[in-house]
Amino acid sequence: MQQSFDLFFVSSNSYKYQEVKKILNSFEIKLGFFKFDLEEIQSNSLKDIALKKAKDAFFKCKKPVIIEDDGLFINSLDGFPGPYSSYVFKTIGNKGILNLLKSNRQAKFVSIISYCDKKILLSFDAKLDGTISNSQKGKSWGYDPIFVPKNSRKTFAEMDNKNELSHRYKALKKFSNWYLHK
Ligand code: ITT
Repeated sequence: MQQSFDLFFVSSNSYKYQEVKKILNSFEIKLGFFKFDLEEIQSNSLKDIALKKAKDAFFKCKKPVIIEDDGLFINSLDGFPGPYSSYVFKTIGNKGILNLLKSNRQAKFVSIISYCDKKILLSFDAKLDGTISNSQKGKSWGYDPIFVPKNSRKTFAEMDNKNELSHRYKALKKFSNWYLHK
């Protein structure tokens, strides 16, 4: 039997979908998935990148969609890799980031969730402060093995409750609040 979905998440990253699906399920929103590599414009603004990705996703799927754009901003590197987080992960990766850092290890993860349908284009953002660990800890995807959220001693990769406090959770909570009352 075909399942019916309220809306679709469009991304090239299945790990992101798994987390977004779980979080939205907890708000009783059923989420489908279109696995696409969306075009990303070059910009210093995550929000501009996200809005463009959402328009592109809606154009491709012709259904209400959400997309997410994330960035890891490291204080001592003036916010690098920020909007270039995806490229930096694919090139120098976690090892490369660790090699760049000395004593100041403050950082933040930012998530922008953008929604697009025939009439509406909107974004919801959230940030989570934290630090970059001294070495990779735990097995998971992306920057999870090096990001330690504020008030925790564990990296995202070592935690079992990441989805209850992450940058993604915070942005999706704002989105759900709007979506369920629109
Ligand atoms: P899209 O197709 O959805 O754009 P992406 O993996 O390129 O997928 P982003 O540009 O939003 O996603 O993410 C920037 C980078 O940050 C990318 O390398 C992700 O793997 C990483 N990232 C995002 N959220 C993360 C999280 O919760 N934990 C670890 N790494 C994360």
